[in-house]
Amino acid sequence: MPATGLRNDWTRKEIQALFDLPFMDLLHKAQTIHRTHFDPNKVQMSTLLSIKTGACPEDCKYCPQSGHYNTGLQKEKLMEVEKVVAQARIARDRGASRFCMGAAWKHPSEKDFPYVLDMVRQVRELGMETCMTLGALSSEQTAALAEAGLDYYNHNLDTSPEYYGEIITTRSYQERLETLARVRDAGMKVCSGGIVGMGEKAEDRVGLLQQLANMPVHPDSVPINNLVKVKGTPLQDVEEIDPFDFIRTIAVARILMPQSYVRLSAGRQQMNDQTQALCFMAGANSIFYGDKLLTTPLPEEHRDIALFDRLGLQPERPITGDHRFYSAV
Ligand code: SAM
Ligand code: DTB
Ligand code: SF4
Repeated sequence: MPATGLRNDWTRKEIQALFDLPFMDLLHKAQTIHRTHFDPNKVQMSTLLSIKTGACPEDCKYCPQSGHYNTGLQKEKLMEVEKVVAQARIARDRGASRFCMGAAWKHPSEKDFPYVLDMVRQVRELGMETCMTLGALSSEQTAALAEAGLDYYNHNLDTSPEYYGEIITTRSYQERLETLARVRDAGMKVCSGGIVGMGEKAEDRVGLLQQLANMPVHPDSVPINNLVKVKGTPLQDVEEIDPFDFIRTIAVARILMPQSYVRLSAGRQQMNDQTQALCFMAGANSIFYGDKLLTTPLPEEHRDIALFDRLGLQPERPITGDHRFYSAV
């Protein structure tokens, strides 16, 4: 075990044994670990913005933005820097501590990259943490993003190495791991997680969490997405995951990566308040907050605020004054 006390040598058998615990035992264990590292009543909030939408060359079967499927999504070219900064300011005033900018690219092009760097610099000047998810990156690109002040880079492994080929054929697992290593080596924080509810087996959820937990350094942020089923994608009719298995996945992520932020990510709109509360109990301490994820809706902010009030949860960055009662812009 390294000096930090954090492990990165988890076996699948050990991880499976955690999943197999009685639900109450698993939640108790996860919550106990959670409390030793975090304030259990604080939740970090990030707001997402799609800075370039649709027509993506990759064929990720879950994704409404892939150019391979017809999901009726309006495609848009790279947003102007000022418009991005204006959205970030709104998100900051509504209580988000981090602004995550996502682009439907295989990787950023030379032409677009300078604008992306400008977005990082200007959003940072607002006093927010910055995150981007732009696809694969070269070492030159990770160095430039770090230099511009990017705090986090999101790049998900999505599923187990075994199931990956059923979901994506145009980019490899290995390439994903290599981009993550470049991000880490450039000194930025890593945000990496996956999606469940894609028709995977229980073993694939074990395999995904093993890959994340056994990285040389645990990702600082681990988004656990519940598939948002979008009409026109090959996964539009896939069978949903049992909500208790979703909560178990959060709990096991918390136990394996005790100091990482575990984000209750996509899928909250389709979840009831009780399921979300159990996810927080299981150790989730971060959410996406705002009008939208990238292209699909989030719960309305007043529903999130009402839930936080009912549970006595607080955002890491307090929401002030009128923003508790804002109406959509
Ligand atoms: N194109 C870049 C990439 O794939 O790395 C960045 C944007 S991509 C939309 C970011 C992540 O969103 C994906 O890795 C995937 O995990 C998640 N995602 C996309 N569509 C989703 C869906 N329908 N439900 C849940 N998560 C989804
Ligand atoms: C992550 O893990 N989930 C977010 C963010 N990182 C980029 C994206 C979810 C996208 C859900 C489908 C959509 O809204 O397009
Ligand atoms: Fe493109 Fe990212 Fe969607 Fe895959 S997940 S199709 S890479 S936008």
